[in-house]
Amino acid sequence: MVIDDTICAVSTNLGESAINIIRLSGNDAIKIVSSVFLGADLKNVESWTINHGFIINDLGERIDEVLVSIFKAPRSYTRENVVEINTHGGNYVTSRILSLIISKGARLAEAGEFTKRAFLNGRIDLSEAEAVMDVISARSKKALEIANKELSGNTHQFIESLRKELESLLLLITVNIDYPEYEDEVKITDNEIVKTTSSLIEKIQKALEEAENMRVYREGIKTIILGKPNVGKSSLLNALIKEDKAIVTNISGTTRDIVEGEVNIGGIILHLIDTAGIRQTDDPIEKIGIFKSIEKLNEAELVLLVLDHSQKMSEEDRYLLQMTQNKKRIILGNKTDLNKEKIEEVETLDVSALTKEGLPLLEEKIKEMFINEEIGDSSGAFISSSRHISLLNKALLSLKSAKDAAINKEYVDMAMIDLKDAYDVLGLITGKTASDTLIDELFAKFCLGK
Ligand SMILES: Nc1nc2c(ncn2[C@@H]2O[C@H](COP(=O)(O)OP(=O)(O)OP(=O)(O)O)[C@@H](O)[C@H]2O)c(=O)[nH]1
Ligand SMILES: [Mg+2]
Repeated sequence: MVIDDTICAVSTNLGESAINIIRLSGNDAIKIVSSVFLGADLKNVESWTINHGFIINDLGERIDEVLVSIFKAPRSYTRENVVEINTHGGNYVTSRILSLIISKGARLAEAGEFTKRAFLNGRIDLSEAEAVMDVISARSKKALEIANKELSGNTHQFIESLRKELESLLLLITVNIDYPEYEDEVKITDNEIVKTTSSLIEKIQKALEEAENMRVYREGIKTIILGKPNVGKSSLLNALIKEDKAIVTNISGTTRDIVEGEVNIGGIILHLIDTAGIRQTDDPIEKIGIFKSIEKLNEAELVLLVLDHSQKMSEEDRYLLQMTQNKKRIILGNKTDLNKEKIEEVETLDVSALTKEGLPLLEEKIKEMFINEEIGDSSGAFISSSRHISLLNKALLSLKSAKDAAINKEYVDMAMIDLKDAYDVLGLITGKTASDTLIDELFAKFCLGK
């Protein structure tokens, strides 16, 4: 595919700020900017320079005083000519410059299109492109560390080394397949398949084992706070996020809509959702809230089921206990600062949203449930996204099936189909075998100007 147009976008967040950056990429990037620039002759300046001057309109009127960075192809973010204009950070001035640039022949970029070009032009692979977004969206030290490892090519190298091994094996089978009459060759082929698939399976299993920790660090944990009315769900949310975000009253049915908050516990981001207390009600608004709570429960990875420790268990509590029994959950006995009633049916982790007692224990328990401290990162794969994890799982299945075929001495063609599948599925991680649709879908999730 030949990319011959020039794209532009505001790469900073629009709003009043010290500076905005307008970025262009494409064959004509330098030519376009130089046609609206008063200062050095940008077409003849060195690459990797910053040039002071003014953006002027067709009448020669100054629109803004700017700094223009020039990156000549191929040593640029996209491998194309890239220009970055540092403008003053006002909405109006930035939009005017952007319009001017568009009038000179650039086109507004789509979300992620700069990074997409870096990928299409072969500077980075798909996993590295995805890591760019991970760096941007990282909200904890660990998430940033993982994103940086992926961005510097660790995942790419891991996947490509697996693919190379598969490639050699496929080549060997293809050569041997030409001599089916030699039983020895068949035996050697089967042995090779078993040996190579076993080693690949082991490597992938190790990477997947590590990936679960990484995924949690990268994506955080979707956590729902659930319980009957008035047990202290909103108080718990507020206590955890250390902010008075949700309304708390002693009236049952206070929370109607869902309230969200985020907290970093020992390096893991909890995406918390406080919900309407669940009970039988005729109130139409409360009913909608309860419906939403149940909907959110389905998406949640962790349920904090709140019971009121100052009261006896009720039917509603039992109903909720049953409803959440197949989810990863922590049953909290809240309000331990008050009279403790016996909760015999289930084991609770006792807390007080009011005095904060027990909250450090809760945080520890969550970390324990989701992070296996004994697992490190020795595979070097840095697989952390759900997309990569599911593809690796697919590859694993195909490899196991190829191994079984060889062990059972089935026709080698059977194993070959599976090996080829594994090879292609791994290629979806790095983008080697990705379709245009998949690539478009992935980049559409990016920010504008990146
Ligand atoms: N003593 C004590 N009171 C608490 C504690 N947690 C919450 N409360 C009180 O319990 C009442 C209900 O608290 P909320 O946080 O609004 O309860 P909720 O579960 O969100 O209630 P709904 O939104 O109505 O479902 C309020 O009066 C809180 O101050 C606690 O740990 N100890
Ligand atoms: Mg509430």
